[in-house]
Amino acid sequence: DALPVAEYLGEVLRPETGFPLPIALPTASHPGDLALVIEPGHPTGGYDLAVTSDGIRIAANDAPGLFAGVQTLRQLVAAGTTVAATTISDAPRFAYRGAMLDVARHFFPVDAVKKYIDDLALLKLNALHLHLTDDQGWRIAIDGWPKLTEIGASTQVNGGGGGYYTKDDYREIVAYAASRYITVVPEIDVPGHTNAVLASYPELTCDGDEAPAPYEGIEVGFSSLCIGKEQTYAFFDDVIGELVELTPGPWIHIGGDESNSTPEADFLTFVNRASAIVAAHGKTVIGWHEMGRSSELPQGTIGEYWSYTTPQADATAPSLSFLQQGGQLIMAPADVAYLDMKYDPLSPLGLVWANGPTSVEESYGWDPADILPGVGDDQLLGVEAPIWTETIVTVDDLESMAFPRIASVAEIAWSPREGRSWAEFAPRLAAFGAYLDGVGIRYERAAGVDWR
Ligand code: TNX
Repeated sequence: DALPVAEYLGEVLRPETGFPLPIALPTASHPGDLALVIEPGHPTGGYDLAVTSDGIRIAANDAPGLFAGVQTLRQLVAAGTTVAATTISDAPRFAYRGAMLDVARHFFPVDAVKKYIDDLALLKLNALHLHLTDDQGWRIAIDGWPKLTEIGASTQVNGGGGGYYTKDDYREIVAYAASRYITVVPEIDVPGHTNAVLASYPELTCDGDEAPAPYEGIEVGFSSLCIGKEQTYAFFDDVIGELVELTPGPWIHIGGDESNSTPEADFLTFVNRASAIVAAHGKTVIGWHEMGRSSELPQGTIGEYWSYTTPQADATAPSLSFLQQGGQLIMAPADVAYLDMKYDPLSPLGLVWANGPTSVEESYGWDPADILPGVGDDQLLGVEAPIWTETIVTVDDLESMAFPRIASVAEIAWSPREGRSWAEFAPRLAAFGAYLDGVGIRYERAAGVDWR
């Protein structure tokens, strides 16, 4: 189990250090070894790392823990090719440390997603939530419903094409993520955000045969699957069935956000049936917090909170409802964790709807256990940093909006809250910027940090 971690470490550290770093399965240890050891007795999800004059030893209970230790070693090596003597015992605060990438508003090809996966690995993030469908495009091949990609994948925000993942493409993404111990969480957003579906299959509208025009704008909340038609559920069951075959991870996200043109009773009917379909396929449902308006979710359904650090009026009750139904929450507060918010009013990319721009300091200055009443660490599965791509087109766009703020969210997800302070974080971020320069990750030299 340690061998693939060693191979990864070799791949990243050879170019960074110039050392040959040959890999061996040793029968004995030698002075100067960089040893990667899987053995019991280490922190859950984490690792112990020791740097002595005899060598370096990283030990963990399992490969994901070892991989996290390897990321720490990369950061220790960042300053050059020597590492100061140290011992570190480290473990994550939250099991789920996610990033969401919206590939629906703008399509991102497989290589772009792989680059982002590598970026996430560096920060010890372990979940990639892919927002695969929206009004502006459908991005995953479904054999039983081919027009989803023939028609529904041909659009994106502001035009210029679109695109989709074949099943082999998607398997490649999932496998690449797995090689970095990252779980892919696919999202099929229903019942709203479905114009691309309805344009492909007008029989899924309530009116019948007339296909709505394809949509390449930004405003949403106008589309809905037809709740009263049995065909809607046959469609959804087929999609989830095919998606589950591509999904080794435990979760399927079914959206449920901003269904502003679905009447409330219909919304509840739909959410109950759709979440039961996912459960019948053996997966745990995740939904945006609006889905908690239902009190008939499968036991253990996970809610994803996207309101603000001070909850808006309609956000608290549905979020708490997931806990009452045996589930937990993932916190993605839009005013601090959304990587598509502008840094400041002059940022060329990004949006401002979530309480205005989000500075780097604001991205660090919050805690997921301070947002909802009675919701502490035990009620939280974890934390996520979403990036919506209405204004984001290239990998450079993606990285320069994500970095450095994604490092703030990753640290909030991993490190204990005690002792976190902006005064201590900002200089580390400046050093991290120099490291990002070295490894070819774009970032915004945003205000508030004394970048080198
Ligand atoms: C709201 S936050 C959305 C997305 C948009 C985003 C833009 C959420 C669950 N839904 O549809 O892309 O705002 O920031």
